[in-house]
Amino acid sequence: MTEMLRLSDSTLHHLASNVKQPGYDRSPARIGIVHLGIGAFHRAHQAVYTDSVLASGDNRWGILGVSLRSGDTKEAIEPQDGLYTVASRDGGGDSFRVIGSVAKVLVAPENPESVLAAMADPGVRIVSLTVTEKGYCYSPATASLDESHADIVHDLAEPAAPRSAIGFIVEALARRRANGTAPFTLLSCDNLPSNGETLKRVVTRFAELRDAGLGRYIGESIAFPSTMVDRIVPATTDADRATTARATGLFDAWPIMTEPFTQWVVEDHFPSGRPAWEKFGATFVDNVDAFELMKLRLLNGSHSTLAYLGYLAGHETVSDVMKAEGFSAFIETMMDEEITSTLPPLPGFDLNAYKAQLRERFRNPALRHRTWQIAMDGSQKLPQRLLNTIRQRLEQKKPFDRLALGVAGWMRYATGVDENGKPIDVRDPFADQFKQRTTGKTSDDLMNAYLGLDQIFGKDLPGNQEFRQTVGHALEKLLEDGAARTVAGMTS
Ligand code: CS2
Repeated sequence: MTEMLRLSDSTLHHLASNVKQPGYDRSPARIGIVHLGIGAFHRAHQAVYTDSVLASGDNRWGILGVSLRSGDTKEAIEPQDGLYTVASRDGGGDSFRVIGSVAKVLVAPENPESVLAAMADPGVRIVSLTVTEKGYCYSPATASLDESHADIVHDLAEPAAPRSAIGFIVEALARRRANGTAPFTLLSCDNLPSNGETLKRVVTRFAELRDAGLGRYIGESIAFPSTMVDRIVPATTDADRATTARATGLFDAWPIMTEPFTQWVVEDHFPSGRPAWEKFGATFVDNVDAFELMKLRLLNGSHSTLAYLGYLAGHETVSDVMKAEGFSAFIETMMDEEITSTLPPLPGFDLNAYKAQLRERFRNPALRHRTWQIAMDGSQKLPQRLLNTIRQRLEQKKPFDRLALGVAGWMRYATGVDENGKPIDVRDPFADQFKQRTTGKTSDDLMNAYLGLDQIFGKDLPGNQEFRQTVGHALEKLLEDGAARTVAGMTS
């Protein structure tokens, strides 16, 4: 690979002719968006819509991406002038596009001041986020700020050198206010219900803890539109790098692999202005909640269920799981009979087509989306993906056996030992707690240990007999029969 030219502004003319490229002069682009958490998802989603806006001639919306932890993204794309390739793949083949909207990347721990200075710049009108669930430093069950979180404690003590996204946002807003600069709009693009409101809750609380006046100002003057974002983006592998280089003619240190499907539903509340993303496929609405619940419960709830049960059954990727006996029917029944009744109505929306399309997306054989990747951070994902759905089924006095098996799958997975006695690399902010609580236990002991985690299960579910029994029964089955047989047995 070393003899290959590397992607950059000056090598673009070497790109294979069927690769779509920026096609616009990138130099006049001004930074209008600071994005916190510039990982693969942002680069496959919002940055692509923004690339189209820049190409249409509106040069106010260049993106400055911030990595809050590692320098990997900067190392990969800085030598490429911020350019990178997006490969969209399905059974029909791959198509490649080079994206030019990321003008610059900063690594927060290397220089927090440079990030704050960028966020305080009057040209910046939007600060968007994909920091994953745990980046909100909240308690998963209540989605309110975890005031004992190590990064929050740190950022309150040292507001001018923050570590968390929340700390950066509040300090930047405080500086803009002090300088008489209009505030930016905050755009959460993470998979949380009412993500704008959630961000507002944690940011406002953090600001209040710094200074009551600042808390009031943020609560009253800042716009936090909610969004529903959707595109499946598996982690990039070396094989993907090689495929991309072969197909495009240029080496890219970090191409992004994704699916053809993309969806973005956004609340139209941007008092400081916004790009015309609607011209390139985004949908603007007054209230995004119904879309968000639909996506979180149907897509992400199914995804997590497939990930835990599929991993336990020995499958590496989601498309492998969908091929295994019983899984596809299991997910279809879970969607139709256990999730659909909990969704708010979306008049005019074809929910059946949406669900069928989701299952097709899960079957995409070219994506190779690892069950292990989706299984990460279960403590942060479970409430909005499965537990809230179950709460509603409990209220409706309706069965929820499949959702319960999803939760039990997570419990079994989080013990850290698979069905063959091999260790599982459980990545989760609560991983240490799982380890202490779950070694060598019976299903009853395990249930008690997990339900003691009220940060995940809240105060209501642990005391609910129906919940205990249904999940307990599912866990028992999993421990006795294994995931493959349990799933197959539920559909035969
Ligand atoms: C996945 C999501 O890793 C996960 O938890 O469920 O990242 C999923 O692929 C996206 O939300 C799709 O939009």
